[in-house]
Amino acid sequence: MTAPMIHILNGPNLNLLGQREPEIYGAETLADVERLCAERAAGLGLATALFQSNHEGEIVEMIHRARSEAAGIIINPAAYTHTSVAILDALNAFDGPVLEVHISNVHKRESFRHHSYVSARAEGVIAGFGIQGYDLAVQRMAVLLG
Ligand code: DHK
Repeated sequence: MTAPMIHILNGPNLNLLGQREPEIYGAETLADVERLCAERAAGLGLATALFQSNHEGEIVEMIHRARSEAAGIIINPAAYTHTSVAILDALNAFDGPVLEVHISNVHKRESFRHHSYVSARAEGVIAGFGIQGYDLAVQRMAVLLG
């Protein structure tokens, strides 16, 4: 039996994780996130594939691809969290569970980061746990898919 697939989608500037504002986002890289999620998923009988784009339309297309390839989506839409109805609409066209992750505690930051379009669709939201938030989201996804 093949392991259920989780797509882990990441928005703009997260390719610079580890280099960009490390006092906010930490020293670990997106490759570290990919490894962390893959290891956790393997232990839970799941598989993960991580993607990142700096372009809103590409993220919409990643979500469309997940419709046929993934059982669940973990998404950190980064700045598009706060602006993108298109990403919300795409997620609404996905049938499985969606979990929203933010590395930083967005509620402790500027007020424009306090609203998320994606939260209207997500089963749950994790913020402020650093990259551990992705690990926790994989664990939660195992429960939701179980
Ligand atoms: C990442 C970003 O790039 C910001 O635009 C969001 C999010 C917060 C994060 O904490 O992972 O506001």
